[in-house]
Amino acid sequence: MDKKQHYNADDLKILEGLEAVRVRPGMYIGSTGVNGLHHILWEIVDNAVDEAANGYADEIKVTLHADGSASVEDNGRGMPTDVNSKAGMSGVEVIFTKLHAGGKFDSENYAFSGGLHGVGASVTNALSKWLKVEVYRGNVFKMSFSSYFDKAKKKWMCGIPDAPLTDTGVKASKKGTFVHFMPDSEVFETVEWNYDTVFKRLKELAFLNKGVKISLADEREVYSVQKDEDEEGNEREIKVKEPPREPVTFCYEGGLKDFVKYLNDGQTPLYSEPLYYSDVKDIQVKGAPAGKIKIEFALAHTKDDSESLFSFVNNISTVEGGYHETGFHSGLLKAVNDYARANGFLKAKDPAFIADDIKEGLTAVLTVKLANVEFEGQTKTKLGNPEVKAPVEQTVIEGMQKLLAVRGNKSVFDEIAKKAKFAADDRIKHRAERDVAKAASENDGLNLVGKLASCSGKNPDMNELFIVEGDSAGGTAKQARVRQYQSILPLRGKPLNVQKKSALQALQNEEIKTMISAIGAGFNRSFDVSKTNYKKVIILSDADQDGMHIRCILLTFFFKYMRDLVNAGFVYIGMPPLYKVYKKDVTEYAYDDAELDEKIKKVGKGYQLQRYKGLGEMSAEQLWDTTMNPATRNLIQVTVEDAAEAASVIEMLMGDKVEGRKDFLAQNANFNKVDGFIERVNFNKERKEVDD
Ligand code: 2B7
Repeated sequence: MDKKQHYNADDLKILEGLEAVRVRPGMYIGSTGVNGLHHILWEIVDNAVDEAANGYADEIKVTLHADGSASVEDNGRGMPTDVNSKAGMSGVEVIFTKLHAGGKFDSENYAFSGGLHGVGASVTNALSKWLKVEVYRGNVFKMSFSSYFDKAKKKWMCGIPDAPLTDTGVKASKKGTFVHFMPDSEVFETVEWNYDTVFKRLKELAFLNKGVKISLADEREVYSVQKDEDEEGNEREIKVKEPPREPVTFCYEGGLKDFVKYLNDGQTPLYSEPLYYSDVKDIQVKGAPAGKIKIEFALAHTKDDSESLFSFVNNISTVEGGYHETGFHSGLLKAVNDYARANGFLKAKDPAFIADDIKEGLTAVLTVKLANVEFEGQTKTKLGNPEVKAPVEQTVIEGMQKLLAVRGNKSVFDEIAKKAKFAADDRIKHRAERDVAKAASENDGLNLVGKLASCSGKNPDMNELFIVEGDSAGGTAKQARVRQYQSILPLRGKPLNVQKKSALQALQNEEIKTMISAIGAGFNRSFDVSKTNYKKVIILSDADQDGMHIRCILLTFFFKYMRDLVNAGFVYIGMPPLYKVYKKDVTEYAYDDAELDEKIKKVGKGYQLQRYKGLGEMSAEQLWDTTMNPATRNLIQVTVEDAAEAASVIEMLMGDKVEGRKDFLAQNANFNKVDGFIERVNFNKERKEVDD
């Protein structure tokens, strides 16, 4: 906005003062919106936190006053009250009137905070209507500042001392610093503190600075907005006064450990206590003198599989990551790999874990503190100093080694290694799975795959896939079908029961591969029902025990690996008849015993009865009439509950839950009864005529 490209010496001098902050507040606090408003509070809070982080204070009180002002108090050493010889004014005055005055006082004691924080308390002063400071350092010292528009000079006077720092002569009953200020409504679009924002940030700071007691009091009136109707029935919003907010205090003796526990609240931890380590290392940031970096981390795993790493640089959240995160990940990866290799979790033939493997279920908080940091990224929340990576990585490796040596931690490391191995196996398995499923799906499934007799039509809405028990019935079905719409996949013997098999094992099976390939919509996680070649997948098996079993196995397969096909209502059970009742030119089929009596009456005296023992006994014509012809057949649409129940029956009979199996077999003394159960599951559902 300022069109001036070059400043002369006079300009420079002017812009050196706090006026520069007023002219371009955005440059110093980001914006004049609600974030900028809170920024001027953080500047003050940060100074108090630094005093605590350096070990001189352990209590910070933040108050949002009824008049809209805010104050911060710490119980540290108190800002320097003596005259700074270079500036010719008190330390307090320097702090509040000079830009970038931070950290120049005591670089020994402010090893990690000197100049860490952007611009300091002077910016808060510049953008406040008034600011008052009290220093408790033996006596009580006071100073105040004001901002106003000087009509004679026609310019903003900002953060101007009302008087020099005064020693009130009153003995201080406590030690520390108290800063109280009123944000200037001429600067900010809003001057209303957001309670939740302040609450969250103070809580976060309490986690990041263990043992520091941080309290928040909100003395403002609290209103809620409620909807109401006026006399004419128009909706209006009314402000309702709420009870005042109770003060809150945050203090976490466990620091980052408590932070991790808090983040994992509600999840199941893999081990009881988070791991924690901290160290200080040398660092040489480019273009800056040699310095120190303080690195701290805590981590814990949950049985979940998502990762969350919260990282901070100088107590500022680095949402976009950066070199400290890179170092953390590579250090942790190396540490876990070394442990897993040395302790048999990774065999000689196993490839090393990759970063993703050790991230599953990981919750971690990483904080680094150092001077001369550079923030990058869209929101300036990414650490851009590459020199940070190595010391963080090194610290994590060393830290994990030291933590392993702590009694009781070996089991924690075992859990971590086990979890990583599981993730790695899963990853490898799924990659293989994706590859096979992809290969299977890429073959367009309508061409002849294995023993599949494919239909010629290309419209999934019309197409039907019959999965038929036995080669002979399959052969008959191939003769009976309408070639354009009906595909036949004969199954030889019992298909693989996938209940106890991994997805990869399932994929070794020819029949399963053929099914995946025929359906053409992928498998397991990569299954995409919108790609299916068939909107009717019909299981056709005999009405006997073996047939029930096959049906159950197939339903389990669809339930486990193509659930959306079931959800979409594309899986059906074909119903072959049990009996044929006929006489000369009348033929009736009965699908169960009750129907048999009915059909016998219908055909009348002199009827003949044929009982089908299996699909294979039928002629192509009979199979077409009874089971495949959309006009006359009976189909049951499988619901996901049916499929789930089939899967759970199988689970109970053949899965790992031995207990359930014992009970189940005790109640169902013979296997007929067991299959009777399976039969009920699949057939005694209300028969739905769903066909065209
Ligand atoms: C980086 C600058 C701003 N400072 C000191 C000493 C103590 C101290 C402060 C502070 C905010 C609200 C209550 C150092 C540090 C200036 O130099 S700032 N305490 N608290 C604060 O601002 N709280 C200090 C060495 C010896 N004695 C005092």
